[in-house]
Amino acid sequence: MNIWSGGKKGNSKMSKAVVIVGLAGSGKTWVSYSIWDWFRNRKQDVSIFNLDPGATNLPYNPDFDIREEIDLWRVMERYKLGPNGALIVSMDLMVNSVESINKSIRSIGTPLIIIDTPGQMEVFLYRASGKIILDSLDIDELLIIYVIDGLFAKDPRNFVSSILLGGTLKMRFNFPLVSALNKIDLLDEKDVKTLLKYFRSPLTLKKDLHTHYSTFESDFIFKSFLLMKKYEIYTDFVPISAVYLTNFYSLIAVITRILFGGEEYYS
Ligand SMILES: Nc1nc2c(ncn2[C@@H]2O[C@H](COP(=O)(O)OP(=O)(O)O)[C@@H](O)[C@H]2O)c(=O)[nH]1
Ligand SMILES: [Mg+2]
Repeated sequence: MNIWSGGKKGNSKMSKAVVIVGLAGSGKTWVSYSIWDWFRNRKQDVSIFNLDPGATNLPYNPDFDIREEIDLWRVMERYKLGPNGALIVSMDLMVNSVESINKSIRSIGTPLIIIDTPGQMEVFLYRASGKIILDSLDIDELLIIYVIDGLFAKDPRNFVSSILLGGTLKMRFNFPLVSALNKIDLLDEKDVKTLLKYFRSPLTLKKDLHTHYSTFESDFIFKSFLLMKKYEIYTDFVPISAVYLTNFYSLIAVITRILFGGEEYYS
């Protein structure tokens, strides 16, 4: 069975996309690869695009690769810049590649495209160019998966600051947003359960914050979190390991449900 066929109504010729974002090193490339590989192994029609001009050693062979148009190392040489400056220039240059990205989207024509994005999330998402690129893609529906490094988020303060960063993404793009708490293979099961509890029943978070921080700090952090909950910034919060595929079926189920309206494809 092809899961895409049971999806929401709309322009059936257009692709839907999952855009993977997150801080450098959080595991975007691995999450992209594992989602793509999961569907591919189940004979679903899926493609993967690399929009990171500075990517090295990708675990996948991209169907579209921005490095064929913009090579970060060449930008460094040509404009005499370090890696950060060159990445910023590359993002601005990428706006000129929108038509060629769209051409690939149309010619490859898979119902689902996984989009891997640059390591430094801020240069892609918080510059004008990143928004222009995402808004200009020839895509029917777009879902953002915001990857959080589980090791970083283990501390309750870091957990909330990660969630808040997702909130600012929502503010900027207003696409459906799912957060994937990645690298849970490096956490104790108890810690993963606690983080899920923080998300689902915030009183546990409140208690833990008060144990660790002053009343002022913990109130500030807790109320910031409640604000995110109140506005339902997140469609879902899913702990995973992108390398070991722990709980990966849950992430796949969320993607399938949001983009294709189907819950049946879990195994
Ligand atoms: N243990 C573990 N390591 C991971 C996981 N996901 C990514 N990594 C590692 O984290 C590092 C950064 O991953 P990468 O996908 O390149 O991050 P990106 O910069 O966000 O694209 C690499 O060394 C990966 O092998 C995971 O689920 N578990
Ligand atoms: Mg990457």
